[in-house]
Amino acid sequence: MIEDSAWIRCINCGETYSLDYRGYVCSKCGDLLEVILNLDILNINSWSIFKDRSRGVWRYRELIPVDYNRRVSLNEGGTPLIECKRLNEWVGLEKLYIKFEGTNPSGSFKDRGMTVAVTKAVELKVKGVICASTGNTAASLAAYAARASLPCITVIPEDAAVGKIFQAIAYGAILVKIKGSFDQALKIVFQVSEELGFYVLNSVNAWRIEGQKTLGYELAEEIGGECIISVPVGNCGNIAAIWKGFKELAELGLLRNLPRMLGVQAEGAAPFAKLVKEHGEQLNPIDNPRTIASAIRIGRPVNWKKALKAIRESGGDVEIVSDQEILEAQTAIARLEGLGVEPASAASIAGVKKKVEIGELDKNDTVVCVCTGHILKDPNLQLFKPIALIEVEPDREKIKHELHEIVNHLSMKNIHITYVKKQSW
Ligand code: AN7
Repeated sequence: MIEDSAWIRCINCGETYSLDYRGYVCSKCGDLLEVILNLDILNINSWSIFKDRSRGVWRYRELIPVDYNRRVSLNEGGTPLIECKRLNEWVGLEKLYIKFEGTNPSGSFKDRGMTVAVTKAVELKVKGVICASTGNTAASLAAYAARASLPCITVIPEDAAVGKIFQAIAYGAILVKIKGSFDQALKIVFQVSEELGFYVLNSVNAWRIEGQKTLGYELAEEIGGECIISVPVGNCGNIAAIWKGFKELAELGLLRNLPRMLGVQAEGAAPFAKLVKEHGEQLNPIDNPRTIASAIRIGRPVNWKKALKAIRESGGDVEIVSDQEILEAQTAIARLEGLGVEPASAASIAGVKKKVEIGELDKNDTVVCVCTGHILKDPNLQLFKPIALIEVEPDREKIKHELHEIVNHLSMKNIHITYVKKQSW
C-alpha cells in the first residue's frame, strides 16, 4: 500500500527506485534523489483530515511515506509563527513574521527531518547512523538515535558552536572532531560509512527533506502562500524542502498561491547565492568558507540543484549578508522581540533588511523569516555589548546608586542595537 503511494526518483535522469532503496544518490547517474508522492492515489482533497490533530510533523502523516506506527518522535514541529511588531520597523516592512524553529526538541529545524529519516533508518534495520555536521544536524541526530537506540557517529569541524557539541556528547553520540571544514567532514563520512555499515543522515538523504518539508505545510496552514519566505542557506536542503512542501499542497489543490523563496547566505560562504546572482548553471564551490554563522559555514552545498529549482520555480531570489549585518540582526531580534536565535538564523532577517534597503522588497510584502536555531546553541559573550553591565561587590548602596543612574537614562524605545567587534573568523 505504502509502496504504491510513493517512490524515489532521480532529479536528473528520472530513474525510479522503491522506497526501500538504501542508496543516497542515483545509481545510474549519481545525482540527487527525491521522494515522490503519488498524489492521485493519496486522494486528499481537503484540510479536514489534518485539522483535528495536534500540530507538528506527524499531523501530516499521510504525506510522509514511512511507517507512522514505528515513528521515532520527540513531538517535533508545530513551532510558533510570531508576528514581529517592532522588528518589522527596523527591517522596513509592514508585516514581518518569524517562524521560530528554535522551539524544536533539540533546538533547531533539523528535528523535523530527523524524526522521519531515523524512522526510515529503523525500517531499513541499519546497524547505526552517521552524519557530518556544522553542529545542529549532529545534535539532532544524536537525540533521535538515542530515542531509537541506534549507535550514532557525528563528525564535526572543531570550531562548531559549543552548545551543539555539548548536545551531541550529552545524547551519547560518538564525536569525531576534525581539523577541517564541514565539507571535509562530509567527505570523510561517505568514506567510512560504507565499511561501518552505518546509514548516512545528512540532507543528501532524501528522507531528511521529507520531514523538513512539513515546515512548508505548517506555513501554508498558518499564513498561506501569498508571501515571501526567507531562509538561511548552507547545504541548501531546507529551502528545497520548504518549497517541496508548498508545491505538494498546491498539487493536491489545498493551496492556491505559492510563496517566493528567498535564500540568504553569509558573505564568506555564498557559493549558492553567487550562482543564482550570476544566472549560472554550475556551482563553483569554495574551499575555505568563512563566517561567524558557523551553522552555514559550508563551501560545497550538496543540495544546490534542488535549491536552484526552488528559487527559479518560485520566482524567488537570494541575498548575501556580511557578518556584521548578521550580528546586528541577531541583536535586533533579541532586543526588539525577545526572540533568541543563532547567527545563521539571523541571516534570514539581515537578508530581508538588505532587500528592502535596495528596493527589491516592497514594504507591503508579507515576509516570513525562518529562524532555524535557538540562540543558546551558540552563546558568545565576547560578541555582545550589554545594554548595561555593573560589576561591583554585593553592596546595596553602591548598586542602588548605579542602577538609579542607568534606569534614569534608559529609554526602551532606543535600545542601542550593537555588538562588540572581535577578530575575524
Ligand atoms: C541553524 O547542522 O548543515 O541549507 O550540519 O544549522 O538546509 O543546510 C546546518 C545548517 C540554517 C542551513 N540554519 O540549512 C548542519 C548544517 C541553521 C543550521 C542551516 C543550518 P541547509
